[in-house]
Amino acid sequence: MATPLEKWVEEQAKLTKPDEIYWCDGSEEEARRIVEKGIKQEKVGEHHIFHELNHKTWPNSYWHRSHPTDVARAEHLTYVCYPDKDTAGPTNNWMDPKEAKALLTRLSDGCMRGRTMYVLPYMMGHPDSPYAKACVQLTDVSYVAVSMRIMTRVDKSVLEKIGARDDFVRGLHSVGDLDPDKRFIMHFPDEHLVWSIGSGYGGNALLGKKCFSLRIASRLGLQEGWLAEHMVILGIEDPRGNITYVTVAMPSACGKTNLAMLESSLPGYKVWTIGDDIAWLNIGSDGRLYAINPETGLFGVAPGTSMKTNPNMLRALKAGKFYPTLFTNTALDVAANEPWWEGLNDSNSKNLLDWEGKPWDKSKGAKAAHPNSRFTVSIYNSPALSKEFDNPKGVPISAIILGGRRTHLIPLITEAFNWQHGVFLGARNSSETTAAAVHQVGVVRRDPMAMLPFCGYHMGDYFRHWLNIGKRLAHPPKIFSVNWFRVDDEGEFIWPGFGENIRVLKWIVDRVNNRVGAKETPLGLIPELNDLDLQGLNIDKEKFEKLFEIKPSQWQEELQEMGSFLNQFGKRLPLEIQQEYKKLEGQLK
Ligand code: SAT
Ligand code: MN
Repeated sequence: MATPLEKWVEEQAKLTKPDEIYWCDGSEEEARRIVEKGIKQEKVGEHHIFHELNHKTWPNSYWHRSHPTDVARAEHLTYVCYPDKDTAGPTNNWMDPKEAKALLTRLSDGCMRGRTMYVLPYMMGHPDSPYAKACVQLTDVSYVAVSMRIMTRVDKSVLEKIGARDDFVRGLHSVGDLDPDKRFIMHFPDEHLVWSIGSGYGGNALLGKKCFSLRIASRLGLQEGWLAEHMVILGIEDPRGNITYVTVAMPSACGKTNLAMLESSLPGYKVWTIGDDIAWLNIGSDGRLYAINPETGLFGVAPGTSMKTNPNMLRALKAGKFYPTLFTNTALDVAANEPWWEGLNDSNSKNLLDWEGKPWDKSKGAKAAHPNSRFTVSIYNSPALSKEFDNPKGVPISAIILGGRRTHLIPLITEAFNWQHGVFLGARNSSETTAAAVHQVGVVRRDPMAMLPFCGYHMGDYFRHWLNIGKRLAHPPKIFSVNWFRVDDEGEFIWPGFGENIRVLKWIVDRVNNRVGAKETPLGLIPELNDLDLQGLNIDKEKFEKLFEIKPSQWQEELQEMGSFLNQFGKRLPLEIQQEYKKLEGQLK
C-alpha cells in the first residue's frame, strides 16, 4: 500500500506532469550531478541555470542568474489561506483555501512538463531535536534543489522518519513559465502546506525558509506554545570565557548576517554564530527560553560584504567545505571568472558582466550586482560556528534584541523596563524598506518584531501570544531595542556599525549579568556614558548624546503613525500594548 507521502507525490505529479520524478538522497555526489545538469542542460529563459566559477579562488562555487523579473520576495503575491479572513488578520493577503486551490490547480496543470520533479525530504532543525520538523518539498528546478541542500538538512533518512505518517510539512514548488502575472506563494497553515508557482527566487521558492519556518511555523507555535521568529542567534564570549546567548530580530537586509558573524573589535570578546535568519524559541523545563536555528545555511545579501565588513563571511564563502556555494544575481568578473559585487573590493576589471549577464559600463551609473543579490553557503563553512549549533536542545537565551533601520528618532540601544514593555518595543518596531522585497526602497514601515511579512496569522493574536509566553517563563530574557543607522545633521551615520557593534552587545551582556547600571528615559533604559566602551572610536560626549537624543516634538508624528498602525488590530490588540502606548504618549507630551 502506498504511504501518504507516496500518494501525495503521485497526485502532484499527475497534476504537474513532469517528464521524470527523482527522489533526492541529499548526498554530495547527487548535488554534483544536479549542478552539472544546471550547467549543461537546464535553462532560465536563454541562459543556463549555473555557471562554474574559478574553483581555485572560490572553491565549489557557481554563479546563478534568476529571471530579471524575479529578484526578491513578492510580498504582494504572498497569501495565507484560512477559511475565515479574520484569522489571517489585516497585515496578510488572504484568500479562501478552496478558491486558492482552484486557482493554483489551474496554473499548475502540466507546469512541470519537460522538466524533472525533484522530491526533497528534509528536516528543519537537527533530526534529534524535539523541536525539529520533517518536511518534503517538490520542485522542478535544479537551483532550488541544491539550494535546499545548503539551507536545510536534505537526507533520505527523513523518509524513514516520515514513514506512514501524514503530518509531514508539504511544499509544492514550480517555476511555471516565470510569468509575474501567474506568480503566487500560497500558505495553507491548517494543512502544513505551501504551494508556490512562478518564482525561482529565495524566499519565494525555498519553501523551508520563510514560508514554512516562519509563516506556517508561527501558526504552529501559537497552537503548541512556542515562537517562530525572524531572528539571528549568537553566542557572545566575554574575556572570562563565559558565553551569553542572544537573539536579534531585524527586517531583511538590515545586517543580520553581518551581526551573526561579527568579528569583534574589542579584545577578549568573540561572537559564535548559530543562525542568521530564523529562530525557533521553546520554553525549557528550567523555565528559560531556548533557541534553535532550524536552517543549515546562510542566504545573505552580497553587496557590501567584504573582508572589512564581514571577514568571517568571506572566509565561509571561500571555504568550499560543504558543496556547493552559490552566488545569485551578483556580477561576474569574466577574466578572473569570479563573482563580484559593489563593496567587495575596488575591482579595476574592465570585463564585468552585470547581474543580467550584460557587459557592465560603470560610467552609466547602474549597479553591476543586483542590490538584493545573494550568496547561499553552508553554515558549516563558517569559521565562527558555535559548537552548540547541532545541540538538539538549543541554547538558553538571556537577551532578545529588536531592531530596524531608522535614520532618526530611535536610540542606538534601549532596554525594556520589563517583558510587557519589551513586547511593546517589538510591536512598535519599524524600519526603512530595503531591496529584499519588491517595493519602494527607503520608506518607513512598521515591522513588529521584524515579522510583518512573515507572521502567518493575525498580528493582534501574535502580540497576545508573546505576552503569554512571557508569563510562562520563570527566567524571561531581557528585551532590548537597537538601531545602528541613526544619522547626524549632515546625513552621515553616527555609529560605525559592523565589528564595532560588539560594544553594544557588551553592554547587553553586562546588563544581563547585573554588572552595570542604566539611565531611565521615556523610551526605556539607556547606558551611562562611561558604561558603553567607546575606546578607540571617534565618538565624543556630544556624538554619544546624539545617538540617544529624544526630541518630544519629533516624536508626535511617529506616535500618530504607531497608533494608527496598532489600531488596525482592533479588539485583538492586547490591552497591555494599548497601556504601554498611552504611557509613552503621556511621557512624550
Ligand atoms: O528571500 S528570503 O526571504 O529568503 C531573504 C530575505 O528576504 O530575508
Ligand atoms: Mn530574513
